[in-house]
Amino acid sequence: MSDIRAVKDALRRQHIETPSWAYGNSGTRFKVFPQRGVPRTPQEKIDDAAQVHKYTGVAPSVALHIPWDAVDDYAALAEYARERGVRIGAINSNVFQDEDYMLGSVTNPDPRVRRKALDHLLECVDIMDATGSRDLKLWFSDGTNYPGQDDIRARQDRLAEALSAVYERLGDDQRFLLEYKLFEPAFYVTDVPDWGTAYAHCVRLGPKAQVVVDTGHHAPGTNIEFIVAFLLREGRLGGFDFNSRFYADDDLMVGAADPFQLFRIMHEVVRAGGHEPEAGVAFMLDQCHNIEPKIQGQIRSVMNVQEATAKALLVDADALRKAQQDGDVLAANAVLMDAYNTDVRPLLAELREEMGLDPDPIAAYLRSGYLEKVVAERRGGTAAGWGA
Ligand code: PSV
Ligand code: MN
Ligand code: MN
Repeated sequence: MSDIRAVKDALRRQHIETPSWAYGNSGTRFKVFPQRGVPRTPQEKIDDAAQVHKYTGVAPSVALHIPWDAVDDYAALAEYARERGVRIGAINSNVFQDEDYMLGSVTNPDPRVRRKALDHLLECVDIMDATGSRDLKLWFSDGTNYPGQDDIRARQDRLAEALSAVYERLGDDQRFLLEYKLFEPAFYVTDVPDWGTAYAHCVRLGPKAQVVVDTGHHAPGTNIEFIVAFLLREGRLGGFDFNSRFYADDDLMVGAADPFQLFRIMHEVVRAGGHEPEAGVAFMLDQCHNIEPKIQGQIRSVMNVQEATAKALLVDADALRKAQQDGDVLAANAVLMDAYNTDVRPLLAELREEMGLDPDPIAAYLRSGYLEKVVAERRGGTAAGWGA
C-alpha cells in the first residue's frame, strides 16, 4: 500500500489497547519502585489510560486484570470509562496468585482447585457481560518443575476440559484469547508453552477460541513473524500482547529492544489484512514500566506500534511480489528494507494534526500538567499486582 491517503486511513483505524496494570507501581521480584502520582483505584487507572488516548487518538480501550481491578459494579466502571472517552477492553483472568495454585490452576491434580480456577474464569465472562468486553484473555502459569511431578497428558486433558467449559459459556460476540509462554513460573513443563499447543486447543473448540501472541514469551531467536503469518492464515490470531525483551519475559516497552522485529511482525499483519479492525486482531500492550514514567511510557509504546505499522503499510507490495516471483532475492529484501528505513514520523505527525491532535503526543502530554496534578492529588498508589 503506497497511497499515502490509504496509509493514513489505515493508521487512523488501528486501535492499540493499553493495560490497566501498566499504570500501577511495578518492579521485579527484587524490588517494586514506587512512583509518585500512580493510580490508587481502577477508576484512576482508567483516567490515566484516557490520557494516552487523548494524546495519541488511537488508544480508545483499556484492558482490566481481575482481581487487580475488582469493583462491585462493573457496568458502572464501564460507564465511568465511557464518560472519559475510552472503553473497557479485554478482561484478563488471574489464576496464578493464590496459594491454591501452587501445583497449577485448571490443570491442578486436585479437582477442588480446578473448580475454583474455572469459577474464576466464568466470573470473568460475567464481567465481560457487564462491561461489554469482547475478549477474555487466558494465561495459565500452570506447569511442573520436575520430571515425574505430574502426568503431562492428564494435565492436557484437564486443560481441555476447562477451556471447553469456558468456551461454552461465551456469548455470540465474545471470544477467548489463549496466551502461551515458554516458561516461568514453571521450569520443567509449562502446560501452554507455545503457539502450537494453544492453537491445537483452540482448533478443537471453534472460532471463538483464538491465540494471543505475547512478544516476550518465546525462546531467543524464535521467528515470531512466522507464527503470526501462520496464525493469520488459519484465522486464529486473536491478538498481541506487545512488549520487548532482551532476555526472558522482560515486559519492556514494545519496539525498544528490536524495532526491526516489530516491523517484520507488522509486515505479516498488513500482508494478511490483519490491521483492519474487521480482522479481529487485538493490538494490546502488556508492559511494565518499572523505572520509566508510566503514562509517558504507554504513549511511547503506542507510537512505536504505530510507527512499525506505518512502515509496514509503506511496503511496495507490487514491487515485492514481482521481485519474489522473479526470484530476485536482493531486490525483494531491498523492498522491505526501503520501507523499514523510511522515517514515518513526519507522516504520523501530519496524521495527528489531521485528527485534531498535537503532532507530538509526548510533548503535549508533558505540557498538560496532568502528571503534576495527579502527583498532588494521589497519595499511596497501588502496585500493579505482582509486588503488592
Ligand atoms: C504473563 O507473563 C503475562 O504476559 C500474562 O499476560 C499476564 O496476564 C500478564 O503477564 C500480567 O502478569
Ligand atoms: Mn502477556
Ligand atoms: Mn508475560
